[in-house]
Amino acid sequence: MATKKPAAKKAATAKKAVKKPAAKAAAKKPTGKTPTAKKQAKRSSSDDYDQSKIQILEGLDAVRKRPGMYVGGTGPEGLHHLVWEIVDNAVDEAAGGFGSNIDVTLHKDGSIEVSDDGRGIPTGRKSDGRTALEVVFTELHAGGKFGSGAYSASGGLHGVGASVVNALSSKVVAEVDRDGATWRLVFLERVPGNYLSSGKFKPTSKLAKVRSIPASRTGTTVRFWPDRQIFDDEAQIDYEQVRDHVARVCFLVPGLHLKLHDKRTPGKKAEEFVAAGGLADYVDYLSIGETVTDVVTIHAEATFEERVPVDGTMATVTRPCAIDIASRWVKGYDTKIVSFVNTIPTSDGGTHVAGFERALSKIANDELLTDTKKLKKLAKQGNDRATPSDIQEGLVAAVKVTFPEPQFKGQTKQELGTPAIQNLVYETVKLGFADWIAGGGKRSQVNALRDKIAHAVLTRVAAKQQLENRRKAASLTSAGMPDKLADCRLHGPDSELLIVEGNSAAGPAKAGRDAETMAVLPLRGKVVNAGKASLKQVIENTEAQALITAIGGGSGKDFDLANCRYGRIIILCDADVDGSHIRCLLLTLIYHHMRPLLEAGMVYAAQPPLFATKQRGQLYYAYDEAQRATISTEINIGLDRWKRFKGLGEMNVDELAETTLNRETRILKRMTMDDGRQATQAAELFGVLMGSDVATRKDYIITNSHLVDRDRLDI
Ligand code: 28F
Repeated sequence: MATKKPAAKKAATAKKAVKKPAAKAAAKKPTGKTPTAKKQAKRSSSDDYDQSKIQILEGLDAVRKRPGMYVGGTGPEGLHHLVWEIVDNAVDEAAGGFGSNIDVTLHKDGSIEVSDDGRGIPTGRKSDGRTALEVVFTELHAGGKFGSGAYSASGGLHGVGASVVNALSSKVVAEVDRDGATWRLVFLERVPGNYLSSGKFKPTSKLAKVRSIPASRTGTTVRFWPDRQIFDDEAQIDYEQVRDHVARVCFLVPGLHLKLHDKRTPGKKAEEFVAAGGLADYVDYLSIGETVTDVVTIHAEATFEERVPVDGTMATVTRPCAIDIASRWVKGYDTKIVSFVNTIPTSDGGTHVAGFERALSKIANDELLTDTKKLKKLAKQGNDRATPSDIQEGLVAAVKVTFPEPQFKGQTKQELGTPAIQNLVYETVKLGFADWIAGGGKRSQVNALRDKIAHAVLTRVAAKQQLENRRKAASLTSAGMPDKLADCRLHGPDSELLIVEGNSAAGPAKAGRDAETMAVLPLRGKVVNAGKASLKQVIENTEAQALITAIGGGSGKDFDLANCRYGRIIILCDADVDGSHIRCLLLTLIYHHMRPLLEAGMVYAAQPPLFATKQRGQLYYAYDEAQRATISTEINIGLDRWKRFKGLGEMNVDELAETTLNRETRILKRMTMDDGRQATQAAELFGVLMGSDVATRKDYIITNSHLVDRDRLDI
């Protein structure tokens, strides 16, 4: 087990590290060696400081050479990672049943202090004179005898990340309350030791006894100063992020009291987090809007067998496993399933989530929906089974399994792979959910859920029928394509669909395109806000319908990239507020109903220029004010000699062709999943700001007026 979690973390962060080459930190310290360590080693050769320790410190240097591999970079995410490592060690101790109070303090001097009231990291000296405390902070992946089961039921590996924190800190002070005393070991530039009363640092493995305390008091306190030679100058710990992490952790460990202090802001009060109900509270916290059911919790303890290598040969081991589920339905359409293994979040789900989803499908269809009047008609056509997405409409759930030595898989190792877990969760949830339906839950809520799912089935079937009807109707005209689509002759990876806002730009776009490979779809009406609308509303929206039909890959779960008629989808909108609103709505639609397009990087936004000018027969375009100023100086003309484009419609065919259609000269921006997510939020905001609901808009503007930057207002 010793290697499992670190491997997972490394893989997860290695991806991010691409953004920020590790070379950066190495460049600051060209040799990658630790001069201080060597110097101090020599200075104290009389002490118990020897060659083996230099080797250990060189191990830590591996972390300094490639911070990205261990903490995801040298920016804020890396800095936060250090905090999570220490906080999670304290949480693991509490999750194991030792202690229930954790304090996190962000100090003014940039250091971070975490303390717990667990057992305290062991302080006894081994035969080589070192304590477990020293080993935990100096040996990579040191974490004890894993696989023995002693520490593995908790979040992960005790102390595994502590050495990474030491590697990337200029100083660490670790104090342990145990056996009637507070013991201290300091790591200065990674070297273990203690300060003498003279103030001089003395490298040593011997813990300093700081004070006597009652024998019953135990715990661990770690304060560390992130090495500013490693981390970017601007990188800072963000209170809100720490707060979110701490809040989530509290939900995972019921009964844990977590106190957060931000000493960097004078007068800021400490915040305390307690979640008595664990996962149930978490689901409640995640539920938005009116509810359909209460939070239902399911708990079970079971065992499963697994084949694992032990000293080179395969052996069967019996593993204990606890299963904890909390779930509820709300009136909305979104599904939110969060999942964990021990205290590790599995953002890509895995076998535990698969088991949960399968059980819901089974029981919803076999117990909840049987003999539902609403579905009688569909039953005749054999169309009455609820799909997972019907069942999961409005579902908010947390799925957590606790067992030793979990296997992770997938690109980022955020997916649980242990196969046996799927059936364990499946059986547990089947029993628990069936129980709730049979009488454990309030009758009215069981009925409300039955109605909700039946309604989802009906809506889906009706929507599909309508889609088919429309397809049939449309196919009577051209090749089943929307009539306003000016299609291209060749389809395939090099073809493009240009979605053009408004009629005025559509003409020049059609005229200026390369009709072999570029299709133009003008948008006339309002695009539905797919972030808020039901599937039925989306399908009934003419503009959305036209787009989905033109692209040809289908929508939602049925979407198939292989059937897409174009290799690129390009959104062409004006560079004004209306243009960005429409772009947001289009992106939101794609994000919610044709997501693989975004995942495959096939969606682009054209960047039309704002200004144009001519000088000696040569055309110049500027995409913002700054560029206009630069070009003006270069070609020595006045700002007044520029033409300003209010919209795409104002461009003539040549201008549009050169700036947005010509593959050599145009500027496209590839849209990412993040853009899709942000567009969904922005679309909602636009809905408030530009929609018809005056009261909501007024409310929004009043509550958010402090956010307005007066200098940027266009008045
Ligand atoms: C502020 C951060 O790191 N708390 C921790 C413990 C307790 C034990 C432990 C940690 C022992 C041999 C590694 C105590 N008694 N807070 C923390 N509390 N680590 S980290 O053990 C680590 C292993 O090598 C602990 C008995 N067993 C374990």
